[in-house]
Amino acid sequence: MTKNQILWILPLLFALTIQLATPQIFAQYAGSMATLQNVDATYAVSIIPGAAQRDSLYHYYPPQIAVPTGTTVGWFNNDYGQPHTVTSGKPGANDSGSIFNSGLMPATANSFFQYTFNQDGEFVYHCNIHPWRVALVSAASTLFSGGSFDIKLGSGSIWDISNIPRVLIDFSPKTVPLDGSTPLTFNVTISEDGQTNSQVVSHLFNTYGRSLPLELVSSNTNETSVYGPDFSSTGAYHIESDFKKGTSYPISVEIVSMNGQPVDIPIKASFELKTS
Ligand SMILES: [Cu+2]
Repeated sequence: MTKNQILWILPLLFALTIQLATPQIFAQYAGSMATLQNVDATYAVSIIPGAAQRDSLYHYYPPQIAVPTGTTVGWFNNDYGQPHTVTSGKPGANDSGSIFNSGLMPATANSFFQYTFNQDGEFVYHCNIHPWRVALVSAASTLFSGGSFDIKLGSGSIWDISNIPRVLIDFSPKTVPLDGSTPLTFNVTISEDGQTNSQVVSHLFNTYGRSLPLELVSSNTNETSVYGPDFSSTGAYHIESDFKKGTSYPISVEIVSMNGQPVDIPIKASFELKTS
């Protein structure tokens, strides 16, 4: 193989191989991660190892998510040896499977199903084989449009932590061409209102010519952790922290570099996320 051929084939291999990262909490339930081709999903839900067993803590993990309308969710069957389904509606309902239905997801590696939530609403789904197992995707199209960003919230205007302890936020720059290839680096800073040492986290995230999907996860953790992306070029990142009810979190976002170069004109925005 000539040097030119190698140079040509390397980016191709990279583009064809979409790998899942292994976030800490997620990995606890997800088991081994799949390698897939041609995935454009943002958010990964795992059918966890042992999901077929009645006493398994979870079947789908996370069991409840809140995403901006337009998000593509991908489900993996990581319960090797057991087939499962992802079927919209309540078990036994007349409209069961009418919105989405994976059919039988085989018990093999790379067993994957994806669906794009283009309507607002609460989408209950279940497994046809283990119909006592129900989970939820909540989709909302709440938009903060300020500064140089459109910011879409999966929770509606207030994040009700006791209802769903996680919310996906989409940060979409208005003045940057989202071409699916230009490397973009976002800096996101989250503070907590009324605290002396108010900064929760400040972190850099990379995408390739795409908006930034970033999920906030509330848990009883002492340390804030950042993980992701769920998929190498299109996936969501996650910030897990002790996010509290009845609080306000000022969030600011800025694109700090494009194509590896500093940005001349500031591309930024900020808003307050209220919780209940
Ligand atoms: Cu199942």
